[in-house]
Amino acid sequence: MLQEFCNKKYGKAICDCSNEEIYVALLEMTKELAKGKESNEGKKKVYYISAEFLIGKLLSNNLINLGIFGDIKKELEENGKSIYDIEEIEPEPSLGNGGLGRLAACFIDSMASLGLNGDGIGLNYHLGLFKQVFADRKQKETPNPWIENDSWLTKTDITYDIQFGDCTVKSRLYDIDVTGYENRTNKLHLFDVESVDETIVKGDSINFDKEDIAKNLTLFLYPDDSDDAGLLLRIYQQYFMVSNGARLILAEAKAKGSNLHDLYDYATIQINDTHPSMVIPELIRLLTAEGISQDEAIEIVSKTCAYTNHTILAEALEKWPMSFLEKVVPQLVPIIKVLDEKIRAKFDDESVYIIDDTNRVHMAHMDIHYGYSVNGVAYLHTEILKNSELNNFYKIYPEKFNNKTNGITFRRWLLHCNEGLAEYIESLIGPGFKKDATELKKLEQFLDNGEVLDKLFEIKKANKVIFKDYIKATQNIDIDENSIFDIQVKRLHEYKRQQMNVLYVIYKYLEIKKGNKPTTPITVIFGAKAAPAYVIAKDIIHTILCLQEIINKDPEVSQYLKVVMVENYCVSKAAKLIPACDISEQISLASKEASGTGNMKFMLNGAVTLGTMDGANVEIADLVGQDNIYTFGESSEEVIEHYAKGDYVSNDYYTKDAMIKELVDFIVSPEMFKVGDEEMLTRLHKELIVKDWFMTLLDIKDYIKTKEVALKDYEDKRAWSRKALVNIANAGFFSSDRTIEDYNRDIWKLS
Ligand code: 26V
Repeated sequence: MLQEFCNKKYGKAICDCSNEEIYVALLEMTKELAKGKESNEGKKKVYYISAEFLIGKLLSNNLINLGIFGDIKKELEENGKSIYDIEEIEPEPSLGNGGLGRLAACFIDSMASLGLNGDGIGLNYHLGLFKQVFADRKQKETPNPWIENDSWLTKTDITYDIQFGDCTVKSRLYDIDVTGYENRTNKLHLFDVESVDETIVKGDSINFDKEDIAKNLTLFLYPDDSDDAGLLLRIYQQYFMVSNGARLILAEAKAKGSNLHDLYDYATIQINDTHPSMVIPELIRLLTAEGISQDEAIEIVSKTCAYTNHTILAEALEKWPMSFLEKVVPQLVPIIKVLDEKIRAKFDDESVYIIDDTNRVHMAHMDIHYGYSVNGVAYLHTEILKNSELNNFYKIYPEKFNNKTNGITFRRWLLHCNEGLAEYIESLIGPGFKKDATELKKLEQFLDNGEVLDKLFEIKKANKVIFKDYIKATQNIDIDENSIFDIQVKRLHEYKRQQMNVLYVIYKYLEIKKGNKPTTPITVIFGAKAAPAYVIAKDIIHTILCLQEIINKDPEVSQYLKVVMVENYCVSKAAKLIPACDISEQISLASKEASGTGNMKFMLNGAVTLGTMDGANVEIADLVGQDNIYTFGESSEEVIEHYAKGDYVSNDYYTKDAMIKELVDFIVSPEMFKVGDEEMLTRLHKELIVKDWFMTLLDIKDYIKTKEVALKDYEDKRAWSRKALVNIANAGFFSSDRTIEDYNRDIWKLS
């Protein structure tokens, strides 16, 4: 099949083509095959609108979904080529920060795979979030260009003039095919500005003129928001996304026969966190421009939009100063004021107003009042929204609130990233699990089958060897495939408590120095990007890199303990790490992690979770049972109570417990100062003692104790493998196909 394409394109045999040529041929071939599966059936379409789509590399995923991965792999092998070498050529877009963006990518995969009429709408950031490099043991942000002459983007002839308060820009729509698994092809619509100019980026940095909107608008995702210019740019980006999206939605509805009074019969819009919330006033504006009365426009939009909340962190809930909106989107300001007035006329409770007494616009409040559904992303998260964070809204609109526990696409996070495991599962229970993930449950019949358990252990080890070779080749770090791989990969944030894992590493280092050596060596692996302006997060990365230097170079310790900080953690690195993991670190402060989705990926690949009862960990614990997960730490209720009473004082834990003091003080020890930056290390040390907003010292002892139990349990290989198998067998619930079926049944109601 590929040979024909190479003949046509290059007049050459596959074996005579370069890997780059083969990549381009495969790209074109895939696009052509995907085209054959496009379909516009169905009157109603769901538009999943999101500032982030962390799609990752697409080649292999598309080949799998089109059902030709195996054939192409074989054809390449017959010609002395490897699909894995070709994969390396594809640049990875970094169009997301973490879970929220990756979830959007899994969702559009599942929508297409279930044959649902649903497209994504977002922005075509040319330089992505950023590429992380380490220099002097610190994070440095550099641009991540990913758009080449030949890419997955298809230029369309759709353009709009988008008007801001102080300028007008011309947009252009680019589409990426979203291939469903043995099903239809949907679209990811990414809008760009025609006048974008990459040359305004200064050198190998992410610095640029934040005020030159026509040139910078789609350069980066979430540019530094530590100053007003950065915040304003975010509002420009958000409006650009929703104004384009709204026009596309209206045009498509009209083309299918809508008179716009019935828009909700043609379109439903899922607002992914508050970044796209301005779609509500923008649609109202566009509908009134079409001659519909404002009151009716508000009604129509309220039946069209649904909102998903992805965080309870107050600082992450967007509240834009009215003065910023007046500058960027003056046309929306009167509409937002009307929306607020209607709420004020109905309710006395000021906490549910859209505009607060400091003249800031609460985007989530607008979504809740003027959307028809509000959902959280895991059982516990939705309960916290209903009972505490958004309780005042829940009392008004109990019927709007619902839970949709997150999920992941098993095509990427099992079939593609762990071929060895997927093939073995198929040999045990047949191929049905690929379409119906709940069939994984059939694996439970092998729980006491020694041969199966040993084989699972072998597959894990093979994946560890692959990662070992990879990290040697990319970062020149030597690790041992016979060690326990303990992995924490996710955005860097204090609530996720990478700093607690850091304290564990210090604990283990000091223990080994004291002569208490582990039976099986341990490799603690981190991967995380920190927001460029998040100072403490960058201090934590620096601390990890210092520990990596000290520990890995200490011959007394390094045979028992290694530390790895993976550079530029991204989707393709996740795909190498997750299949190699033994212990999955999910240690957020209870009540703070809305769901987590990495926890699901690790479970599916046979890692055992070490975690707090937070987010979807609660559901994982329910599914696998206490014998097959390691939980620790205070509960979400206890934590919420500490916040309410304000009774957590980290300094008390530090001064009253000699062990805690020893671990924390190591951060500012002479050993650390020898390799690290005194200012950064001292700042983190102080933060832990004086602030510790996310209660690291509250849970550290229980964490260490529980981790030690897990490490000891690993010594019984069969028993450990059994735990891994229970995890795999119960992961079916976390397929994003299930999540999307739930969204469709309860919210979108597409036929
Ligand atoms: C964003 C930011 C951006 C600026 C720095 C501080 C900060 C803190 C939190 C956030 C959260 C943004 C929303 C988000 O990414 N939520 C994640 O959504 C995932 C998918 O639902 C979920 O699995 C994660 O638990 C949740 O954190």
